[in-house]
Amino acid sequence: MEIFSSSSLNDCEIIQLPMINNRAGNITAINNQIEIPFETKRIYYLYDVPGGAERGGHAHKALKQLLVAGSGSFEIELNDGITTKTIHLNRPNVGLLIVPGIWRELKNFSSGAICIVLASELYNTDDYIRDIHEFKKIKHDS
Ligand code: T46
Repeated sequence: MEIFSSSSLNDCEIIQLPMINNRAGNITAINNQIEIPFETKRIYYLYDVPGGAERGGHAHKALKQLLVAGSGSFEIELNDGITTKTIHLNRPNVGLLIVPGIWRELKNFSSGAICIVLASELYNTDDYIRDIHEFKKIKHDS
């Protein structure tokens, strides 16, 4: 839990991903340990999100993730226990790296938005902190 306790919004970053362009469109490739600072063990994506719906509402103990708007747009509100910041993603060649110990809420999904997520670990319910009071207590007591 050491990284969880000490992480801050400064450890999260916008990553500009490469875009290979030709007349037939664009390709963006994401390589482990090159564009992103972890090995991807899982990929999932959020889609068909109804208007007004919000997702997230938790922090992770060990998971690192890169979020990309594969299509459309959405906002991610990040909170490190002290500071809150909102990031707007709307390009497939821009990713948001979220480190452990950051509370995230996803909202304002546009119609047809797809949130692609590259994750450093397999799905593990024990890695989630879903209680904001527990989250703040761990962050503040560290
Ligand atoms: C995160 C945000 C951006 C699985 O079975 N496997 C998976 O890999 C995932 C991600 C979810 N699930 C199941 C667990 C739940 O029954 O899918 C259901 C919805 O999951 P959850 O409520 O966690 O979904 P979100 O959109 O609130 O959060 C997800 C990720 O869980 C989370 O890590 O950062 O997307």
